[in-house]
Amino acid sequence: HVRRPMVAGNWKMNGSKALVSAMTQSLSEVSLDNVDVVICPPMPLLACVEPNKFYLGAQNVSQYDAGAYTGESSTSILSELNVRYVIVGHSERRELFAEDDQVVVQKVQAVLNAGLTPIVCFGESLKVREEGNYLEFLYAQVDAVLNGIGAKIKDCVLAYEPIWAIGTGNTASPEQAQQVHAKVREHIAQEYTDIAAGLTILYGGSVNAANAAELFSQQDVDGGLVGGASLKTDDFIAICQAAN
Ligand code: G2H
Repeated sequence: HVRRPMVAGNWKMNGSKALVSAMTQSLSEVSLDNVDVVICPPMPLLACVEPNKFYLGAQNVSQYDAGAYTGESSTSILSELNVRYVIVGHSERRELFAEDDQVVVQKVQAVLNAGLTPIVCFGESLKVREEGNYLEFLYAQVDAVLNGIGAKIKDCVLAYEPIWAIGTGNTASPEQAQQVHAKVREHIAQEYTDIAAGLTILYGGSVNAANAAELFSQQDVDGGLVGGASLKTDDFIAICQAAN
């Protein structure tokens, strides 16, 4: 691997204090020296995680610094809780909470300004994929971020998450994932050649213990953003080991 692999577990609105303890314990018992492991539990649980052998990530953040924004959490509060990564632009945020490219860019900027690393998600729906123009669609999502932050893209992690593969059990095939990762890297390289080669691009969408190794063996797939399978300690560790 030219790039250091990463596996990030996105618990979504699942998990518990008990799972925090179990996952921390299980991760402490294995050696994963060649992969960066990130755990992204729900916001309130961040406060009871002591990251040890893994990094802590948040699933969302406010684009605003502070103030009268009921229900929101800022980058500075996340930093105080030892958060290092923030997932931005997940399709569930885009679809269910109406976050458009503009909001995604504002959040990416807020995260970068705080010295944290955004894990920026992009991905096409089944409709877009079937219409055949999905690469153009994905380039537009990536370009929205590039237009907002320019060369600071080097401080981001990207995550390709085809919506048709999320939580459906329909993983993208290793070839489908590799095609998009390579094309997106190439696209970014048109303007940022050196940065593109070093950029971590994760795959997300029904990654599990059985399919992880083959996905991660693809040249441009640098690890995974894992939802459902990140809630089971054994499965999650097997996925981390597949990237190690
Ligand atoms: C995609 C992924 C994690 P799952 O959303 O971000 O979830 O692995 O359950 O498809």
